[in-house]
Amino acid sequence: MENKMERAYLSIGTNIGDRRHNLQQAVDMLPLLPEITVAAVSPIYVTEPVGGVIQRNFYNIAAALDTRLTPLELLDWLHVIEQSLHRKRIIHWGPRTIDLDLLYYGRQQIDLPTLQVPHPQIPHRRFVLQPMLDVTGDDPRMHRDVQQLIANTDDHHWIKQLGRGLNFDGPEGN
Ligand code: PH2
Ligand code: MG
Ligand code: MG
Repeated sequence: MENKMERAYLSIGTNIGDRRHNLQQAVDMLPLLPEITVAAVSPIYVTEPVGGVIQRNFYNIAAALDTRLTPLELLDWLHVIEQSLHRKRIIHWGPRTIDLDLLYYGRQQIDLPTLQVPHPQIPHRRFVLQPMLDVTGDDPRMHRDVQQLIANTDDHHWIKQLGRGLNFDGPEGN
């Protein structure tokens, strides 16, 4: 029996090297597994680093996927993508080439040592919530939930939209 198709949401971030290129590579790799379809990708947001470490600004996006992978299979695939983009995990909450976080998997709640879904930091990260608004247009219930979370978030780090999408050809943000 095949697994049921589920809608999953990701947050993707980078603040090392060519950030636009890193995001593009990650988005291009996601559907290399036939069990994954990319339903939507948000515009790029330039975002103030959260977490106290002094570092370069991040580029952040959200992506909506339709997948027949289980949550743990999907997580494994995200790790393969991170590894292949040479992510180096040196400082906790420090600079990273690429970080792919699973935010939601359908409406499932998962509480494993290796995976918590919904991601517990969602309500406290504007760089996660704002791009989620852009990829939930076909999911009204989730869209409303995200609007509520934005209205109530305690995160006041700045975030600004860089362009209309990954292919936006404008100047780099710093
Ligand atoms: N990721 C972190 C820590 N801080 N700050 C921003 N702006 N964007 C991120 O993606 C980010 C962060 C840990 O994963
Ligand atoms: Mg992260
Ligand atoms: Mg991560």
